[in-house]
Amino acid sequence: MRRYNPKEIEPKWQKTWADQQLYLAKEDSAKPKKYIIDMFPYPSGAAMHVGHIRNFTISDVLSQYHRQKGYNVMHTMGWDTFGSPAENYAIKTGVTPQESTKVNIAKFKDQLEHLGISYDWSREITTTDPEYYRWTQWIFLQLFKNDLAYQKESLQWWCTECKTVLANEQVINGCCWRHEETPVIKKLTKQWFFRITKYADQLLDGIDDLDWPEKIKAMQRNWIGRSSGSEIKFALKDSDTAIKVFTTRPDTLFGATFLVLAPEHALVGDITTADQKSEVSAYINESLKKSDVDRMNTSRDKTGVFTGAYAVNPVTKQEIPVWIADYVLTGYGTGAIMAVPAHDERDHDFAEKYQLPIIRVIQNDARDDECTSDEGTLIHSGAYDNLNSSDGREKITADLAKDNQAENVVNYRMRDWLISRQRYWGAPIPIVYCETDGTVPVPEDQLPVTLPEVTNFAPTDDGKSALGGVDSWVNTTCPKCGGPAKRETDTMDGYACSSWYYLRYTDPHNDQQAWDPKNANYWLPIDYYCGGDHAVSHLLYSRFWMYFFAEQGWIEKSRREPVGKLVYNGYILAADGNKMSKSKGNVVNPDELIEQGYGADALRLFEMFIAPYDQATSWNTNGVPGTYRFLQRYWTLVQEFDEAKKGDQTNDELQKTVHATIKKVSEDLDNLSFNTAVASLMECVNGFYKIKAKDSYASAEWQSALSTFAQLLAPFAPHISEELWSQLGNTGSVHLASWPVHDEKYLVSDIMTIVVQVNGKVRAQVHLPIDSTEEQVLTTAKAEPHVQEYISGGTKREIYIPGKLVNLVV
Ligand code: ANZ
Ligand code: ZN
Repeated sequence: MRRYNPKEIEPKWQKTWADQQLYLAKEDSAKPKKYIIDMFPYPSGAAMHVGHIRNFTISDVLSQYHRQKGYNVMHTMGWDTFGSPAENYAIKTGVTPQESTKVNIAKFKDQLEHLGISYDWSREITTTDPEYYRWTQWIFLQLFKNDLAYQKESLQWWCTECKTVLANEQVINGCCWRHEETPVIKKLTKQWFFRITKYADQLLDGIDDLDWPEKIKAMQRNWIGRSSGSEIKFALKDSDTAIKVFTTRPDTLFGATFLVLAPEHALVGDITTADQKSEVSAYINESLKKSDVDRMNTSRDKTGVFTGAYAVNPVTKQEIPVWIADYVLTGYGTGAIMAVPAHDERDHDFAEKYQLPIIRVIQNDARDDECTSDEGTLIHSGAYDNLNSSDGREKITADLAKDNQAENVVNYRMRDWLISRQRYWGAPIPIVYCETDGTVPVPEDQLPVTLPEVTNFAPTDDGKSALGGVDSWVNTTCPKCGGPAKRETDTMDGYACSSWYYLRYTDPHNDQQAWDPKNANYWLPIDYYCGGDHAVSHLLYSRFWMYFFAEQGWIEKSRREPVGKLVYNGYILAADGNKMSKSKGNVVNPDELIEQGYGADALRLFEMFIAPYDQATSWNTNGVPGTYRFLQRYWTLVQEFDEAKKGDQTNDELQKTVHATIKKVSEDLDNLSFNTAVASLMECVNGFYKIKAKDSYASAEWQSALSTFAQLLAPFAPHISEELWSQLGNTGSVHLASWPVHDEKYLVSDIMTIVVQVNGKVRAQVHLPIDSTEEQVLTTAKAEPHVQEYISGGTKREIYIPGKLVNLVV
């Protein structure tokens, strides 16, 4: 009898599948399509651990399942390879990003291949391949042509060590994320932006119809952050200038007892009185060091400084002090607020700390001394008293609007997408600067603008990417006038490349176009998109580009939402409950488990069994040995069967077990309930053993039952299923075989329910085996205590309607 040895069968089948190109996806299929991919990975220096491969397993189970169900499945993989880790590694070690990227891809690919994942590798793409980023640059040019890519001077976080712009989330405790000792500064720099805000409304409205987890939809809505409110002007005392504030609650205007400006507000310098100057400028310096994330943290102690200036509340005509405080952000609304301490928590904290007046102007269920932002009825609001908040808001704004003192406005939290990076390892922005013609796009037929090979990867001293130091590359001719010109030395953020790669998969070798709309319209949208990251950034950027592509006619409008179902998986933590990390020494490497002899199948099964896919969970070292033993039990069943194969009797219990499992696994897979699907496969094998103990274990039915089981197991454990499918004498690959369909007939319950009446009145129900005799039914019915009460005097007649009803006449 052969022993279950994954080390023997797994490489064998991996090679066979590759040789047979089993998973090649074709556009010309008559079958309906399913496009199933993962968020493609960034191949880092460290190997993938068992947490990383959770989502690759999920998408593969879905791909295999749908392939068996008769779909034309495209399941592909690629590499998101631009980005600073490879560049930093190059700066440190001299190994070029080109080289390290190649090595890292090979390592990741090797890991995935050992898992037996059903990718169509002929569609593999790498974003740092010039044949790929050529089209990323082409898209940049289209955005530029349509006024959706532009340059703007703005204040950005800047790390003096990295010599590059940092995103908000890269500033930690006022320091650079990579240089924890180096405080960041704000620097005025010219950067490239994509005008995503133009699509804010459309992108927001589109969220409603997405088949995505609600929490991700909510995150996108928050990120876009549409907010309707009013801008109200507060005149400055003894001045012609007015300060405009943005508020969503004009109904609270009578309670506005002071104004607060962001420290960066343009008027701060003008209005600050001489005696407040030094305090104000010290405060500004301090707050410039804080990130918006810190500043928005509501639990933080509020700080601020009085400017010495007063403004006039336009309805109460009271003079109210003007302060600056860092909880008011410069990038949102007008960068100034009317503070209503009775109804806004932040203003309340501030007023209490600096002893500013608090006036309640909304009556609702809250206690009098409580700060409440709930709506209610207006009080202490003159002519507006007794209006509800909503009417009050409208009326106050409308009345002030007559004197041009207010207007309705809509604000968005979302900013335009900052795309330029002062880094070498990115797709060069295809722009040249000419003294005569200014900013000139590189003509499309001159793409790609390739990265020159360099030896020094560090940014230059004047804050340009290393490209700035390569004169032979920077100096070029102007495509318009032929005169001397200089290339843009900024490269694009990696998110540009990942915003369209799923389109390239549909047409990966096209050297005439980024993609053929015919192919893209066939495959899109992505039916299942698996990943556990980028809830906002990547998914929002992709949606923006697709909306633009749809406008241009490069994708059908009905397909402009790229992602159908978003399968957002939870993280796997180490057994100790911490994040897996090298430094903690708690990383579990899939290769080692496979090498130890458990095999990829047992690992994949456990990845699916460990918890519902969308929940975070801790690794369990007993898990893979457990799923291995389960596979071994199935293996043994087939081996023993094989040796005994003969005879031809039928077995209802076996049919019932098989069909119940088909039904359960199919339903579970449709509902993405992978862990319960695995559980029912395990139960099924237990059932097989029980039946086997009673049965001669030698019939065509067993052959079929064990083969059906191979089909059900195939998406989870592709190698052993293929091996046993073949050992059981089936031809072709189990992965292209059909998905079994259950037959209800085997599942009908074999217990019947009989209603028991006395003189036509229902008195009880009894449950008996379907094949019970009339005598057995009547005896059971009469034995019911509830029935006995009524028949103590004996019965006159006893009527039995088989399978349904007993009527006792007394
Ligand atoms: C007065 C008021 C009374 C406010 C009240 C709220 C409640 P959303 O919904 O996020 O748009 N605000 C306006 N601009 C701000 C800025 N640049 N930095 C910090 N806070 C700012 O929030 C709008 C509300 O946030 C505005 O309405 C304003 O406070 C504040 F009972 O005005 B409100
Ligand atoms: Zn020119």
